[in-house]
Parts: sequence; structure tokens; C-alpha cells
Amino acid sequence: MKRIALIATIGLLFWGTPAFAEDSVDFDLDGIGDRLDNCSEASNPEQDDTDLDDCGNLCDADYDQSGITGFGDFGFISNCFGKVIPLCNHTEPVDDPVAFGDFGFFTSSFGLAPGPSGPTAGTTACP
Ligand SMILES: [Ca+2]
Ligand SMILES: [Ca+2]
Ligand SMILES: [Ca+2]
Ligand SMILES: [Ca+2]
Repeated sequence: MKRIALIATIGLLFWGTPAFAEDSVDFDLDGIGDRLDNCSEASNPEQDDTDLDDCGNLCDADYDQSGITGFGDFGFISNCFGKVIPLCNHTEPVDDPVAFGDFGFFTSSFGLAPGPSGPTAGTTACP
């Protein structure tokens, strides 16, 4: 029984601390651990998420929440072009006018689900 208690204590020391478990891997090196990072594969230290769906703006061009970046979203970003609309902004800072860089991200995302995002990991898309 002593041995089990010792193993449990060691386990608690190494894995029981949430900060250690959450922040041990930071794939995109933006200072936010993968499990908390709302764009785990895009460096976005600001973590802006205008539509509050747990997918950061830098990896979320699914404005109509259909689960995929498609034609409905294309109409949306077309109307955003040149304007200060953070939802359509996929480069930091998100409060500057929507420009070619944002459109480029949209194009590369077309047909794909938003993300990946740590908080929505294991779900099919950002809720
Ligand atoms: Ca990160
Ligand atoms: Ca990130
Ligand atoms: Ca979002
Ligand atoms: Ca969509």
C-alpha cells in the first residue's frame, strides 16, 4: 500500500498541476499552451475570437457557423474588404482594415473546417 501511495503522490506532483498539463506543449510558440490555444497551429498571442466560438480569428473563416468555410462565408468576407470588421480579420491586429492577407487566409481555408483549436479539440468544428 505504501508503494501505491508513493506512486499517487508522484503522479499528483507531475500531472496534478493544471498549469503543467495545459501548457507543456506550445506548437506554434505563441506562449499559449496547445490545450488552451484557440488557434493551436497559428501564432496568435492576442487570442482574438470575435464570434466567441472558441476558434480564434486567425484560424476561423467560418462566419456563418456552418462548420466549414464555404460560399456563404465568401459573401461575408467580400463585404468586409477594406473595412474594419474584426470578424473577417485573420491577421493580428484584428482591428485594422480587412486586406489581401486576410483574403489569402480565407482562400487557403476554403472547403475546410475552422481551427484547430485547443478548447474545441475532439469536436468536429468550432461550435
Ligand atoms: Ca500556442
Ligand atoms: Ca496560437
Ligand atoms: Ca471564432
Ligand atoms: Ca461557413
